[in-house]
Parts: sequence; C-alpha cells; structure tokens
Amino acid sequence: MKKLLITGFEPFGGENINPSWEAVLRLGDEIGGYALTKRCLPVVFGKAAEIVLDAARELCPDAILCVGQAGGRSAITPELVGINLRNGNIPDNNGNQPRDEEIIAGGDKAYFSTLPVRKMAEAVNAAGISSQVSYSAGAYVCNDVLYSILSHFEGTKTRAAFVHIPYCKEQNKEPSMEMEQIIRALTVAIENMD
Ligand code: PCA
Repeated sequence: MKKLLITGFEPFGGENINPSWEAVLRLGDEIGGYALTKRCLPVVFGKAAEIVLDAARELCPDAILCVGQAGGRSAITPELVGINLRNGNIPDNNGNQPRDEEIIAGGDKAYFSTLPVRKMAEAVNAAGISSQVSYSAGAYVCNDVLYSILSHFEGTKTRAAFVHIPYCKEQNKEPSMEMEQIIRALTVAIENMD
C-alpha cells in the first residue's frame, strides 16, 4: 500500500480548535490505496515545516498532504503554488512576526504543487462540496510549509500539496462548513490524488 503523510495544525489566532487537525484526526486510516500517517503541526514559522520534513524522512511517503484553516473562505481550496515569502499579519504561536522575508534565502521564487490539485478540486465539487483551486496560500505558516516541502522534494518522486479549509460550524464564525463535509471533502481529495 502507498504511504500518505497528512498533517493538520494546532489552533492559532485566538481560536480554541483548528478544524484542519480535527478533520485529519477523524479521517480513516486507509483511503484510496494510501495508508495515512497523521501529524499535528505547530503554527510556528520554520518549525512546522521541520516537523513535516522529519516525519517524511522517517516515513518515506509517496505523497504529503498538509491541511490548514483559511478563515474567510467558504470552499475547500487546494493550493496550486507556494511562494518564497514569509509575512505575518499576526504573530505565530511563538510570537514571531516576520515581515517580507524569504523562507529560503536566494531560493526559487515559487513552486507548483506536485499533486493534481485541479482534479482534486473537481472531484470534491462533483461530490457536492464547494471546492476550487486557490492560487495563493498567503504568506503565513501554511505557505511556509507548502513552499518548504515543495522545495525539498523538487525533482523527487514524493508528491505534495496543501489544502485550505474553511472554519467549521463549531467555531461560530462565517463562512463555515460542517465538520462532516470537511472530512468527506478531504477523503474525496485523497481518493483523487493519482
Ligand atoms: N492556517 C494558517 C496557519 C495554520 C492554519 O491552519 C495559514 O493559513 O497560514
């Protein structure tokens, strides 16, 4: 069976939960021919990516899918691109707030996701859950992770992508999505990664 490393994040920005980890935690252990290994990441620039890369060194996964909360979005949004930029509108959970810094000094400006994000978004939509490809993962910790893993695995067989999800209903913020729908959407996305 193929191996998928899948991650969510701890809460940040004053929230009590992060729906990304809540959803990842509730995913089945095997989906679409992949055995899932799950990790919860800190919302800390640099550290989050380090944990993904350490886990990947141990696991040697065929694919890596990182999931994060994007408050304000109403759809499941697989990210097409990670950019070499760190900028925090709020401090991370360690109090760092970089301003227009590079993630990798002198690194390539951007990398495209190596999993089929458009196919994944279309499949989620076809399952009746709103989804569209996003062309910006922002410049906060999620983009930091996406850029770092795409840079690290460039030219290798390990494919990677990032999926942003809306708030879940329990957070009492709008727009939001039912947790069951988020779990279903991630399941369908994983079933359509090949
Ligand atoms: N969302 C943030 C970081 C952690 C998360 O779940 C982001 O979009 O960068």
